[in-house]
Formats: sequence, C-alpha cells, structure tokens
Amino acid sequence: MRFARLFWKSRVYLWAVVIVLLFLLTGRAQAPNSPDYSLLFDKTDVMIPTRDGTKLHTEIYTPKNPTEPLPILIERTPYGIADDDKGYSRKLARYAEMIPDDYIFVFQDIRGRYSSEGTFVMQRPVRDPKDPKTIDEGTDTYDTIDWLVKNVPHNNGRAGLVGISYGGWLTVMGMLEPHPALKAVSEQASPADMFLGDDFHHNGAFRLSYGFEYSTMMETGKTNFVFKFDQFDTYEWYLRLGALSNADKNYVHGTLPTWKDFVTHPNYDSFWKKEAMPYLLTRPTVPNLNVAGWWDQEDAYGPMKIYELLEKNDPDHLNYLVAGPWNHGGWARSTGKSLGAIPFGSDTSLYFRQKIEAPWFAYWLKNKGSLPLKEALLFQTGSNRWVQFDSWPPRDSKTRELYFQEDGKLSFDPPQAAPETFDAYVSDPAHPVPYRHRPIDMTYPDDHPGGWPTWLVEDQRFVDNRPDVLTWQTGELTEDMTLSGSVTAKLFASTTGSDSDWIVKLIDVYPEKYPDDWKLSGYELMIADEVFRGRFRKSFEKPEPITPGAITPFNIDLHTANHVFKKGHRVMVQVQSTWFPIIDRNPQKFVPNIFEAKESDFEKATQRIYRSREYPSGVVLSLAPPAAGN
Ligand code: PG9
Repeated sequence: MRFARLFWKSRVYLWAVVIVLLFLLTGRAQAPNSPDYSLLFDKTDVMIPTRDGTKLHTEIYTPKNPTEPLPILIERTPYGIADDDKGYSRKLARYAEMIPDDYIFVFQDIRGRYSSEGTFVMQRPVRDPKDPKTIDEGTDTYDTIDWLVKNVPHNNGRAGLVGISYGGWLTVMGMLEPHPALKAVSEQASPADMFLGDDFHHNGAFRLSYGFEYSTMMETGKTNFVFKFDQFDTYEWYLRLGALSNADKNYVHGTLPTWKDFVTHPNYDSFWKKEAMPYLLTRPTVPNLNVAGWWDQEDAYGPMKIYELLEKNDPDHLNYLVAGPWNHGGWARSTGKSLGAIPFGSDTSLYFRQKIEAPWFAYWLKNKGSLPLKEALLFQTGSNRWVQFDSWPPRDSKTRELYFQEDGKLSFDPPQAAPETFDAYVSDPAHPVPYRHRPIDMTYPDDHPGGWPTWLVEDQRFVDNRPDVLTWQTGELTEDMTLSGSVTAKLFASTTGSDSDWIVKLIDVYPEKYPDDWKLSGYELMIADEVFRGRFRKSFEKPEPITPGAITPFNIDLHTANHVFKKGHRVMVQVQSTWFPIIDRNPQKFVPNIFEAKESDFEKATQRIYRSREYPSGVVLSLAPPAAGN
C-alpha cells in the first residue's frame, strides 16, 4: 500500500507512460528526445505586470500533483518561447536533466519582444536606482519574481535564474538588484563588453557580419527576422557592399537603432561602458555559476570576464566557473561528444547538464545533495579530461615566450637577428582573408545547418597558402606541453598605412599521420585567437593613427586556454590583417570614423612583423608546471 501511494505521488508513473509510449512509437527503448510535456506539467499563460504597468508574457509550467512546495526556475528571453504541437514550450527540452528534480519552470518574453508589451531596447542600459520611476531588465526580473512567489501555487519561495547569451546577460541584470527570493543564478555566455570582447566588437574591431545580421534580426519587428541575402556566399555579398556607410544607404535606411549606435559610437565611450560589466559588477549578490565555451563564436570573453570581476570581491564564495569544449550554448544541447571534426572522448554537454548544472540548482534551491564543484571546473582540451582548479587562471602557471624565427620557425630561444629582420606581407582590403572557408553562409540560416557554430574549430589549412597570412611553427613536440592560463601575443610590427588590424591565431597542428582519426591528420586547430585594431593601441577611448613605417609594439590578449599540445604535435602561430566578413575591413588609412570611410580610403598596406633581438615578436604562454600539468 505504502509503495503504491508513493508510486502515484511521485509521478513515476507519468515518466513510465511517456517512456512506454515512446518505445511503442519508435520501436526503440531510447531516452525520449521530446516527451509529451502535457503529461508532466500544467501550463499557465499569464501577463505579469511590472512597476511601470507594462505586462510581460510569461508561461508557467507546474509539475502535475506536486508533493511538496517547489522552487521556480526562470528563463527570460528575447527570442520567443515557441510552443510544440501541444502548446507546450520547446524550452522545456533544454531542462530535461532538471525535470526529474521537480521545478516550476517559467519562461518569459522580455519587454518589447514576441508577446510582451513595451519597447525592446538592445541591452537596455541599467537604470539609475535613485530614481524610483526608472526600469531596466533588472527591475523587470525583480517584478516578475515578486509576482511569481506571491501568485504561483505550490512554490517554496525560492527562485533561480538561468540563461545563455542574451539570456545570460539578462541573468546578470537580475543579479544587480536581486529580489530576496532569488537564491541561485547561472550566467551562461553572457556578453561582458560589447566593445572589447563580445558579439559586436573585439578590441574595437567591428564584427561586421554579426553586427549587421543580429541587428536586422532583432530590430526589424517584434519577432526574429531573417535578412534575405541575394547571395549564398556572404563573403562576396559583404565585399560588394563596400564601405560600411553603404549598409545604411542601401539596406538599413535609418531603421535599426543598433546600427545607428554602431555608427555614432565608433570608440569606447559611455554608450558602450553603460552596459559593460566592469562598470557594473562589484560583487556577487547571489550564488552564480558562470559557464563558458572554449570555442564560443559569440561570447567567449563575457563569462570569463564576469567570473574574473566577481572573483575580486567574493568573501562568501558565491562565484563559480565551468568551461567546456563547446561553441555558443553547446552545453545546453546535444551530448557534446565532439565539435565539428574534433572529438572529446566523452559526452561533455550531457555531463555538464547532469552532473554540474542540475545538482548546482538542486543544492541552492532544494537543499539537495552537495555542490558539484569547488571553484572552477574546466575541461582540458587535447587531453580530453575535466580538471578542478582553485583559481582561474591558475596561480602556479609560469609564462614562457615562443618567438618567431627565420624560415617560419617558432622557438623558446629568443631571436638573435639584426634589428631590421622581419617577415612581411601585403594586406589588401580588396582581397581580405576569409575567416572561415568559403562559401560563408549567413550567420543564422533558417533553411540549412550553417557553418557559423563551428568556424572556430575549422582546419586553418584553408588559409595556409595565402601570401597575406604569415605562419611560424615549432618542430614536433618531444613531450606534452600544457597550456594553462593566459596567452598573449607580443608583436613588433610596422605598416605602410596609418591604421591596421592584427589578427593572431595560436594553433595546435596534429601529426601529419594521425591513425587515431585519419581525418585529423595534419589538422590545424585554433586554440586561441584575437583581432586588435591598431588605432586603439594606446586608448580605446581616443584612437590615434599609427606612424607609417614605425616599428610599433602591439600586445594582444588572446585570453585563457586549458589545452595540452600532445607529444608529436606542433605549435603554430599565424598573423594576418583581415578576417572577413566577421571583422569589417580596416581602410588601413586612419580616418576618424571607419563607419564613415569612403571607398577611396581603403588602401593596400605592406605589413612587417619583426623578429630580431631588439624587436622579438612572439606569443607568451602560461604553462603548467610539469608535475601538475600531466
Ligand atoms: N550572442 C547573442 C547576443 C547576446 C547579447 C547581445 C547581442 C547578441 C545571443 O546569442 O543571444
């Protein structure tokens, strides 16, 4: 009797029904991909009022016949909640590993998007908290939580907040003035600084294809819009576009606020600082799990920066970090066994969802189990294993510089050559280096699986033979080398122009013959990469021309990596000056605002990378001490 009561109360029978149905339908005893959620949840559709009267469309999914008060897990989104054929949000599938723990799931359209009222503002600036009439995404989150804990039956008074990318940023906004019921958050791939390192610019260089396609997607209507390119290969399309001013003249026609912001704020001014985390985050207010992907093509910088900023003032140990071998949001879908051609030896995304994310929320919101990580849990690529760290970057790594040498060699020995020793190339804005192999399809195609999500793991051999890409590499490594922490490029360079971009890529070159996986033979896998717009070398606020012909130092932060270059592999560095169309073309002649450059401003430039005793260019790597590293 007791068992029977427990059976009915625990709703195990519902899961059994779902699994049996699936088994019958598919003839396979597999885990259901998409169960019938109407058997598991009761759905309520509400418009939640916020303090200025604007109502936000919200879907609430309460487990059927709850046996105890349950926490509320909230995801807020600008991308729509999209229902399945039973009218249940497709978002539920994202939380498959948490559903057995029992939560009330809440999905909400943010202000001005999809079915919510109000006006959408791209990354709406944070309000002045002294003015009670102001609102922002933080107050909308606060008001939502307040309404939910007061109105949703069976809740236990605790709320969690989670989101990826824009949703990650919304999660951080919810932490700024947190509602007392907010007990745990997970910021996942949130941008931290749109001028320095995330979707719209990197080190001041404009992310053209992303900036154009994202702003048209978000600001053409209330729902996602797909820009219709008249050419599949957008490399060609953006080249035909010519100077950036043509985007507004020919397509945008002043209709996109975000495009206007790009044009009117070409430097790191208060506009960009208003939403940048270094100016907002002083301490963690709620336990926060930061999540990052090593090959995140959109916001790799953000979560690492947010972790770093919160770490500065975390006496109660509320700030945690997980990084895995993922692209943007890759941890939330699929198994994560591989990315593009690169295998990882285990189901890394599934592991995250089952063993990290689900226990993390269960610990804070349900007092269940123990914390799944001590501080930072980072997947080590190359060796394919998870490693726990007490701090990230680790304090015990030692920096060593790999120097560019003659004949394309790279070595730990400093160069001895005469001062004027360099390698050179001509950078021509009329023939920019593609950032991924062509055809470069649009960023978010709606009719085919695109190349964007995996471009960072593409084999870099596709540019090896270009005369405008310089390459240096070590010999075959005689033992494993563990990179564990920061990577910085130190270039001594000159240009015949008065402005220039420098793109540096740190690459793991697989052995020429790789029987473990033949298709990876000789593969050139990017481990770290970044672009730097030369005009900003002294200040991101006040750009300055480069003196043509002058040997100029450029220090470029390639961020952190946790990677083993295996014995038999080589380390490679590539330098180039264009990366198109993800980065707009630098005219290579200094103009006050590149968004207003004329066609005639774009010039070829001869670039020199010095590799002499006086001017030793190279990359500085943080290497793990041998004992700890392997
Ligand atoms: N990378 C997207 C984004 C986040 C925030 C602002 C603009 C774009 C996203 O995936 O949501």
